[in-house]
Amino acid sequence: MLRRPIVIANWKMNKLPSEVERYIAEVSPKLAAYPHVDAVLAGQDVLLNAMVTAAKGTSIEIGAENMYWQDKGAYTGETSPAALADLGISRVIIGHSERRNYFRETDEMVNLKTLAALRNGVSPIIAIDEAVQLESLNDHAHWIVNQVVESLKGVTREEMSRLMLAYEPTAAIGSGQAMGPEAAQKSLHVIRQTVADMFDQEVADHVRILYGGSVKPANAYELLKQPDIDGVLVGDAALDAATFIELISLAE
Ligand code: G2H
Repeated sequence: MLRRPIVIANWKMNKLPSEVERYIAEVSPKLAAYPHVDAVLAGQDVLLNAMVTAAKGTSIEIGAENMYWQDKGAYTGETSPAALADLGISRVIIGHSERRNYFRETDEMVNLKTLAALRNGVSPIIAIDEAVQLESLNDHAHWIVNQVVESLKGVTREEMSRLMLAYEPTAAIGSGQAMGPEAAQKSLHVIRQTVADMFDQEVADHVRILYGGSVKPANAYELLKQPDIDGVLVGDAALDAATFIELISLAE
């Protein structure tokens, strides 16, 4: 298989440290039934230590939801990519739409964070958002292309094998209504084509690209069937451990 399916739970700012162990204990024994799918849990910083501890010895990977682009220094309140790596965090979401919209993260900041994560051995999941009306994609390809190009500036061909891209149309985030599978496929294809144009077809064929935005068991299968959709980034639905497992079963 060229690209392993992956399901990433983005807990956002929802869980408490005291809830981590139970969730992971519920999920981890069931993962053995789905050996072809990667399972990642991304949590807010204050949960990460508990998440790494609870996931030790399981196949679950733990990711952060954000980080700063400097390795260390006087940046009160920020999270160092070196500290994430030291803690055993293997992945980090960068440039999520909520970061871009509520915290004014720009493409340039996303690029700096991407390079910093790679430099520290943490694999970025670069979120590409798009303020389109669902199902109307006619004139929006340039917006996606631009975000992909800006995010990947200075990334080497070798580093491309260590990152993922996640497409999340803003209107679908937290709305309960995912983008239709064909429309999502079109956008992901634009992203893959952009990677091919920036690097080459081999890099594009290997990079994993995810869809995010109101993914749930009722729509995941159709989304995951699309040729360019390699996985899903899931918020609300993945807050429930049983639903997270159900999504993994649909990706298998
Ligand atoms: C989109 C997604 C996870 P939700 O942000 O990144 O959240 O599934 O709640 O729309």
